[in-house]
Amino acid sequence: MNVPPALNRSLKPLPKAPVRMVHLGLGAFHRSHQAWYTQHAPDAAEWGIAAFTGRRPDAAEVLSAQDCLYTLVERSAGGDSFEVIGSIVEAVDGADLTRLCELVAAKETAIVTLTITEAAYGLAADGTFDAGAPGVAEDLRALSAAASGGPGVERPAPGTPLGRLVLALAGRRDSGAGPIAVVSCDNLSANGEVARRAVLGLASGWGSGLTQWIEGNVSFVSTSVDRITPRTTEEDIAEVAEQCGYSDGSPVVAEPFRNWVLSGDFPAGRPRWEDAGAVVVDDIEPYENRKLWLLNGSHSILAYAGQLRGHATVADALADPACRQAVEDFWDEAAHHLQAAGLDIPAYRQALLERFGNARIAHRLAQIAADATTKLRMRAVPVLTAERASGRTGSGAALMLAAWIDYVAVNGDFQDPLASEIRAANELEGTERVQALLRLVSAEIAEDSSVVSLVSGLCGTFTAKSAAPTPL
Ligand code: CS2
Repeated sequence: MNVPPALNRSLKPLPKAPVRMVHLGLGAFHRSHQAWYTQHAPDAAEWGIAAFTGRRPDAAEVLSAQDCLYTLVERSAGGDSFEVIGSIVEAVDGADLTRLCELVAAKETAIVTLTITEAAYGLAADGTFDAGAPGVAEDLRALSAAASGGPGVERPAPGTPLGRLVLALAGRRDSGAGPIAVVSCDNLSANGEVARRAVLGLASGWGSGLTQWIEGNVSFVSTSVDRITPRTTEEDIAEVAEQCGYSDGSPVVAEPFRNWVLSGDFPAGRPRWEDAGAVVVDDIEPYENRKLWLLNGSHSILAYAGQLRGHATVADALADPACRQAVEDFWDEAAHHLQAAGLDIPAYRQALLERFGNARIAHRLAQIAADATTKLRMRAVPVLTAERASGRTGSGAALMLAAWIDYVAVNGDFQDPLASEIRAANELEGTERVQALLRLVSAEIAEDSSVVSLVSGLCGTFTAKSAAPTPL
């Protein structure tokens, strides 16, 4: 059997741009989205990305072994197309703080982008910075030790991505390299503001000098990001070897659709992403809400309702009339609060049905189901609250919460920053259990007894044998 040659820059001679961007969270989504936009910007030759992993070094090792090149498999309903992406020029273990500090302190570095997951911003249920969130207290201590440490004192090692970023920003301040932009690309409403609060919260461990410098020199850009990127499988790796004639240990599969809306300042410049299709706006909120509620919200409904009904992928769940009806009902509610000019909700909904229905993209519901307490806060609660403020029940949004509550009753194997709190709440019964679980998502809705009884009444809607729920 012929072994195909390994992918590298002599096989695919893509230019290697100088590092001007640092990315935290080297995963499939960064590679299908920001790295794609950067490669397709007309000034790509000036903008290389140094991407750092999160918890494990693996992704950096695999990518470094192939000169940071990888194949983007664009998977449409009709077939696959392949493109080698070369905009990442350095892939680094996230624990390598020396290299992170060196790069963030460099004058040439203009931007730090983030895909660190919603849960990594250390948000409390009321949306404020939570000094008690996992890893945050340790990082505050590490940063405080770093601030007071002179020569000979062992360097601290913050472990959270934002703790690491704060350490690196302190280095930038000391180097005099000047202002920089931090660009959150995680699915959070007002993600720039959330990043700002989280970075300032952690920087308070260092001291007021650093927080003041950050306030004056770091621009927090908000973005809405979109490209469905399922986890790469062994079959995908084999397919690339067969179709492309080289071996790639780390290809990325994504749908053809992509969207990036940005709002904020780039004091040290940025690639011309708008020439690659990104949209720069003054007011990002309507776009963010459209994406977070319609796409991510319905994803969460499908993740919990779909798995309860025995489905494994988004396309399978959407084909089930019970799940489809729940999605449409939720979309009707969300649409009441998406009235800004130019949003074209009917076309957006139609496009989502086509995107979700692309059965060649095996987007696993189990992947979407993770980190529910953080995700539902952005996806269900704002629509529920807005509907109730308008005098309606919000039952479509409430059904998303009920489906999650049923899901954690039967699936002990979930990932969530509040997993132990969920397990404790699961020990309770009936309405008390529902209220305790809702409290982990939003204290406010958990205190509203009519919401608790609405959600309790909707529990049990999705069982393997249930019929399509009747519209409420
Ligand atoms: C999904 C998102 O896993 C999830 O929570 O809803 O990753 C979704 O696929 C992306 O936001 C699409 O752009």
